Amino acid sequence: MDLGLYVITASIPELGRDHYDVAAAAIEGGATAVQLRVKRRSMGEALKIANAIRELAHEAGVLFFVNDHVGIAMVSKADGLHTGPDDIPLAAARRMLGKEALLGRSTDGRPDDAVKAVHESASYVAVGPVYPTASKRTTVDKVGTIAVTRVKSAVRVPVVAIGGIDAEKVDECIEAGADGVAVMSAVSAAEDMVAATAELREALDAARKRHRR
Ligand code: TZP
Ligand code: MG
Repeated sequence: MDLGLYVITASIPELGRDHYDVAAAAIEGGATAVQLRVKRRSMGEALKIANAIRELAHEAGVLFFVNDHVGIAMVSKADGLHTGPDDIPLAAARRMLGKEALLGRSTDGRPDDAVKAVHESASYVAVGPVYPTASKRTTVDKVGTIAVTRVKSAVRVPVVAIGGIDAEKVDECIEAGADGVAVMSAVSAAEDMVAATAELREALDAARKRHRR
C-alpha cells in the first residue's frame, strides 16, 4: 500500500474541473493513491464518477479510495474507504467491505485516537490539518508536524500527513515520520494539475531518499 502521494479530488466549477478531471491529472502526474471526496451529489452521480476513476486508477496501478460513502466504495470496487469520526464506524465498514479493504481514518493528531482507530481496524491514519487550510472546516487551525511524529510513534500502520501541504512542505512531513502526504488544493486548484502532481511526486521521492523511507 503506497500512500506516498495521495491526491483527494475536489470539484472546482470556476476552473471547469470536476472530480474525474482532478483524479485523471493526478494519476497522470504520478499520484500513488487518489480519493474521491464528493459531498453534494446524488449517489447515482457519485457512483458513476467513482466507477470512472476506479477504472483509470486501476489501469495505472494507483490505489482508489472513496471518502465517506461505504456503499459507493463497495459497488465501485474501490480499494478502500476513508472516514472521519462522524462517519460509519470502522467496525461496520470492515464488516461491509471485507478484510482486504483498506480503511483510512482522519484524526486530528491525538495519538490515543489513532491507536483506537487502529484497534477498530483502520489500515492507515491521516493526521491533520498539519498546516492551516481553507479546504476543510476544522476544530483546530493546525496540529503541526509534531502531531505526525507523535502518531507515527504510537501506531504501526501508515500515517498520512494532510492539510495545507504543497511541494515545499513535503520534506518536513516525511522527515516528521509521515509515510505519505495527502493534498487537495495543491493539485485541484493548480493551473496545471499534472505538472503540480509531478512536482509533488518529485518532492516526495527526494524526501524519501533523504530520510531513507
Ligand atoms: N482533512 C484534514 S485537512 C483536509 C482534510 C480533507 C483538507 C486538505 O486540503 P488541502 O487543500 O490540501 O489543505
Ligand atoms: Mg467524512
